[in-house]
Amino acid sequence: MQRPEPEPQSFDRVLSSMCTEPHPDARAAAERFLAANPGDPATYETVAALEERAVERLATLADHPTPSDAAGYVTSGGTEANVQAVRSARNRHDGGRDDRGVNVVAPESAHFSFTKAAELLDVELRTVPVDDDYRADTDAVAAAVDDVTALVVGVAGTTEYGRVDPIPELAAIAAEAGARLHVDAAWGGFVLPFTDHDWSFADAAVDTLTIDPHKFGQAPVPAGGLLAREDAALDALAVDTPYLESRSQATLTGTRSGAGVAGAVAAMDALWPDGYREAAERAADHADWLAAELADRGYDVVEPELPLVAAAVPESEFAALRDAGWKVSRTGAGELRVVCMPHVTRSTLRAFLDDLDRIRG
Ligand code: 0PR
Repeated sequence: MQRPEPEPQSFDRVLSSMCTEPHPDARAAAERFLAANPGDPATYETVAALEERAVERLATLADHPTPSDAAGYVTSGGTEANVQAVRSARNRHDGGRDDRGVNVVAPESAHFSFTKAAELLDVELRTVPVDDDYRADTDAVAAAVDDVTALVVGVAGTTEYGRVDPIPELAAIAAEAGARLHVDAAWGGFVLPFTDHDWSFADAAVDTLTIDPHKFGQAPVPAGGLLAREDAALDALAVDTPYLESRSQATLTGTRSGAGVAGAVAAMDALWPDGYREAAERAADHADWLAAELADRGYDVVEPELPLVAAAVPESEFAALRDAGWKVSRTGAGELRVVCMPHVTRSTLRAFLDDLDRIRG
């Protein structure tokens, strides 16, 4: 007897994810490249060419001065991009080659992928406090760096509160210490081009940057992005590949998803810039509206900066929302988090508030 195919979960009640419904063109492109391996560019030439286009597109979003010269590749996600940024900075720092070891300085708001990076790469991760508005405290960062700091991390769109760190100030601190600067715009990167925030290659001396098509880019999973201002950052990651026609490989994984690469290109071709601008503006409106509605109900709301709303909702109400089928999550401090991804509509948010009102009685 044939088993029924499991249906993929609908996005209807998903309010806490950073993934979203892929654009139809991206879905179709991904399917065409399911068996192609960008890890072997001499064999899979079409997908290799698509990956160059993906990097150029991402570099355009991130305001690289010459997008066609940007280095980078389509990673499996933000985690791989962040791990590789740490690895590149470590390999390029003198202290990474002698026995002093190096450190990475990051705000405590940085994603947990930096903890994985530090553990894998045997570097010290120095996390420093954030300020009252959840942004990296630049005094604390300046106090934490020293002559074996290989990398300073700034987050442009934090996972918990959607905050943008003061990237130009962090870049100045990094430069002073002889360290490199990495910007984690894994989630924020497809929204930030339509805001006034300083976060990109044009805004500061950014060395490497994470920007994930499979988050706000509306590309299928897996498609993350690592970008570098110069080739040297990727060269520092390259290992020899003796029996492949291509001579070296800078990626972390070997065989990679051709679907991820093709899907990312198709999404960006379809949506950059107008589609992404509309999505970003809609999401910002939804976040502002939801924040105001929650504040009206007496909740303490963290004012949204990017389309992510955090509010102090009691544990019992949170649990009842989960029981009602809402996929919501909490910040480390326990606030309810709603990420206004492109699949989140006003009517979804109204239904959510209706349920919340019913729960409150
Ligand atoms: N950097 C930032 C700022 C992130 O928010 C995330 C993931 C990463 C890096 C790591 O990216 P990957 O997960 O692609 O490796 N932020 C979300 C989180 O950890 C990821 C996520 C996505 C969680 C979808 C749940 C979900 O349904 O919360």
